[in-house]
Amino acid sequence: MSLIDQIAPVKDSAMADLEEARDLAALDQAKGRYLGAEGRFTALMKQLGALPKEERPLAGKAINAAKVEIEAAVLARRTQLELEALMPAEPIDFTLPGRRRFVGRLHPLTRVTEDIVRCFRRLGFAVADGPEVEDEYHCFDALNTPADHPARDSQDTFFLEPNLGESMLLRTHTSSVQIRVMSKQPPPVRIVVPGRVYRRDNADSTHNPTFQQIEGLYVDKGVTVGDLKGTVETVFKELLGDEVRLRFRPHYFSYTEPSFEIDFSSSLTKSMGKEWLEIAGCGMVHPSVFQAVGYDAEEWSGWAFGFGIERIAMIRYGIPDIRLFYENDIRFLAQF
Ligand code: 2NM
Repeated sequence: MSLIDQIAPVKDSAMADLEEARDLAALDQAKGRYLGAEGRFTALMKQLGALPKEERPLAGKAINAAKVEIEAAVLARRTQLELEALMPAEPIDFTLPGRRRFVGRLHPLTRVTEDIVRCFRRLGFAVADGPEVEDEYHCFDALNTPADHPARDSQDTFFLEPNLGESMLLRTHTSSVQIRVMSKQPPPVRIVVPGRVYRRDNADSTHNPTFQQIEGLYVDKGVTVGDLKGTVETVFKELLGDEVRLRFRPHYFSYTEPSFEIDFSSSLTKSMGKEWLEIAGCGMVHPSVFQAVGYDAEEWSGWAFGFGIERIAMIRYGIPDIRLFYENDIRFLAQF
């Protein structure tokens, strides 16, 4: 076989051997078998000198080209084996414990308020809102609260510095919003008013100088105490469980007549060691209130109620102290 014809088979064999080398030592050995002093390719180069002079340039070029290819293949395989040597035998799990985002949540009072509001919206009530800084007219006069009533005393109410002769105050209940709504729109009215109110109480486990209320108002033709009881019962069963029982006790509010206090009883009150707990006030809107907002008390009747959000939240979640709602201690808030 001529020298030229031997080049390709030797080169192919070299390429195959290089590819088969599993590590760097095996690669060096394979390289030696072809390009070493005793190698098969070196042997071909040695035969070059024995060729007739005119055949040498062509054969020399072919051998050199093949040698360059083999050397390039050695280098490529070496790089590949070096990389493989760096790879771990077993896959390594690089997963770090995730960086947890601190996600906020709703304040328990916001949650309870939203639950109550959702319940009333389903019954067809709209949500109304109004100012926390009020005047005496909307907070007291229009609500049939006499000038000498203790609630109007500066012992009980936060008054602001008089401005242009009118003394403003921090609203003591959200009923002032009901007055504003009725003064602006004709009946029928179906609203609930959640919001912050203020009273000059010293803070203790059941009192705080600011707290949240939700009040409701329903005015239409022929509205009765029966509607009031049915509505309040539906809402409380939804809020505090189906086994809730309610009791309406006669009471006095200047803005309703008759007026009632609502007690409720359930497994929650029993676990607090009580059969009945006072939870809300309500009544039929007083004719003087209708007169103040320009409604004809002969044509329209209505009921109203009010309750403290904190009290409901305390019963629902078993919270012993109202001040916890206002301390903004993350250890408390994170539990809801
Ligand atoms: C209560 C209890 C009873 C009440 C009355 C009114 C208004 F504006 F219609 F006269 N709003 N809210 C009311 C009635 C509030 O809270 C214990």
